[in-house]
Amino acid sequence: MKKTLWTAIILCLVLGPLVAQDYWTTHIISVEKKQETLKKLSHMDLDFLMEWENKIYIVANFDDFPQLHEENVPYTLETFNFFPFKHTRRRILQGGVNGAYHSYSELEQDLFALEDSYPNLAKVSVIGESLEGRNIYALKISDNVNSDEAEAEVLFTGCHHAREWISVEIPFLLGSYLLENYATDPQVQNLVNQSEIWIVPLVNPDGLYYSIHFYRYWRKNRRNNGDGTYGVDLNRNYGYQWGYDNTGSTPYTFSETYRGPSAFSEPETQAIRDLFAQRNFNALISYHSYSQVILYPWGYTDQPSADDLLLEQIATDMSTRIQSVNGNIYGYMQSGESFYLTNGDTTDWSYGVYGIPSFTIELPPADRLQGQFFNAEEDIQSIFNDNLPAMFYLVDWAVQNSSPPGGSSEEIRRTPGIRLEVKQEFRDERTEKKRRLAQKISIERSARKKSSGPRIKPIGKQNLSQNDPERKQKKKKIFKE
Ligand code: 0X9
Ligand code: CA
Ligand code: CA
Ligand code: ZN
Repeated sequence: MKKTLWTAIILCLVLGPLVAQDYWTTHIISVEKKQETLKKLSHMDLDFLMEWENKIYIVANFDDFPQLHEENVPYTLETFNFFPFKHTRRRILQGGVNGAYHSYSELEQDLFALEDSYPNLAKVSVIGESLEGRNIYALKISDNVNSDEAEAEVLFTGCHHAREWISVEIPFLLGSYLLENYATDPQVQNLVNQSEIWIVPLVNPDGLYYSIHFYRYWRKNRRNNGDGTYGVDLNRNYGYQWGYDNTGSTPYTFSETYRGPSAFSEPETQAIRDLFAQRNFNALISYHSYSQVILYPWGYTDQPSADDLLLEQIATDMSTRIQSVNGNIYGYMQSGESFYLTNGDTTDWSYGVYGIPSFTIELPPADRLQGQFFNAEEDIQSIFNDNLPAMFYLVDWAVQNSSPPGGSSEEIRRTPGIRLEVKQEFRDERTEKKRRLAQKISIERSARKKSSGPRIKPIGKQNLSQNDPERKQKKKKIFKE
C-alpha cells in the first residue's frame, strides 16, 4: 500500500510535466520482466522508468510503438492507470486498454469462455483471417450446436468499421445473453432451439487494433494500398453493385470510403462471403454506429427494392420494439433514401444476392453532439437492452418464415432477388407514419444539401485523414495483440 502510494507520488513528480505537454504522443507502458523481452528492448532506444513487481515500466513515444510491434513485444498500456481522467478511470482499470469495450484478444478470450461454459449451445469457429493475421471469429448458438440442423439461421455482424466500438459489444452481448439465460428463460430457450444464431462481432480486427492503439477514428481495414495510404472500407467492398458509382464509394485509396481494387478484394469481406456460401441465412443485421437508425436496402440507389414493403415492415417492428424498452427512438428508412448513398455494402449484397431481409443498424448516439463514436462504458448495457427485443424479433421472424408451409424439414435456399411476403395489413396501412417520415427526411436532406452540397457524408463522418498520425509513421508492421 505504502509502496503504491510512493510509486504514485514519484510518478507524478517525474511525469507531471509530461502530462501537460505530451499527453497525446507519450504513453507509459509496462512489459513483463522476461529475458526474451528485455533482449528485444535492448535494441531500442527507450526511456526506462522503473521496475516494479516484476514489470518494467517504460515511457514510450508515439514513434516507439511501430518498433514495439515489429519486435513483437507484448505490452500493457498503463497511461490511464497513472493519470486517470474524469469518469473513465475505474472502467479502464477493469477492462484493459480500451476499457469495458472488447479488444481483439479480450473478445477472443470471452468467446472461448462462452464456448467452454456452454459446450452444447455455443461453438466458436474461425471463418477467416484478417490481413495482419488475426482470426475472424464466429459464434454459433443453437441447441445441439455441433450438428447442422434444418433451422432458421440469422447472422449478426459487428465492427466493419474500426472506430465503431459499440458495434462489437451489441452482437457479443446477444451471444452471452442467450447462453446465460437459456436454462431459465423459456423464450430464450424456444428461440435458441428453433434457430441457429450466428454472431461475428468483429469483422475488422486489424482496424480495431489500430483504432485502440494508434488512432481512435480509424475506419477502414489495414490494407497497404501501396501508395502510402492504408485501408479499404469493408462496407464498400461487397460484390453487389460494387463500384456502381463514385458517390456511394470511391476509387481513391486515401478516401474513407475507398472500395478496394475489386469486389471482395479483402480477406475480411471474403470471410463473410464464404460463411454465406456454407450457411443458409434467412436474415441479417450488420451493426454500425452512430445515428440510431435502422436502414434497409437498397443503399446504392434511392429507388425502392422489390421488397421495400416487407423490409420497411420489419424495420418498423424492430423500431417499435426498441422504443418499448426505454423510449429511445431508432428511426428507419431505406439506406439510399438517407442523405448519402453507399455501394458495395454488406446489406445490399446479402439482400441482392441471397434475397434475405438485411439491415444496417446504426447504434447510438443519435448524433454528433451526443458523442459521435463514443458511448460511455456505462451505457453499453442499456444500449444492448434496447436492442435485444429487435434481435429476438428478427430471429423469430426468420423462424416463422424460413421453412415452407406444410412443415417440410428441408431447407430452402433463397435465390437472388426472390420476392418476399408482406403481410396484407401492413400493405394496407403503410400509413401516415411513412409519409411523415419521408417528409421529414426530405426536409433534412434539402437542408443538408443547402448547407454542404448534395450527398455528402454527415458532419463527423467526413474524411478525417488529415488528422491521421499514420502519416507521420514510416513503418507499418504486422502484429498480433
Ligand atoms: O456508411 C456506412 O457504411 C454506414 N454508415 S457508417 O456511419 N457506420 O459508416 C451505413 C451503411 C448503410 N447505407 C447507407 N446509409 N446508405
Ligand atoms: Ca477492453
Ligand atoms: Ca439446433
Ligand atoms: Zn459503420
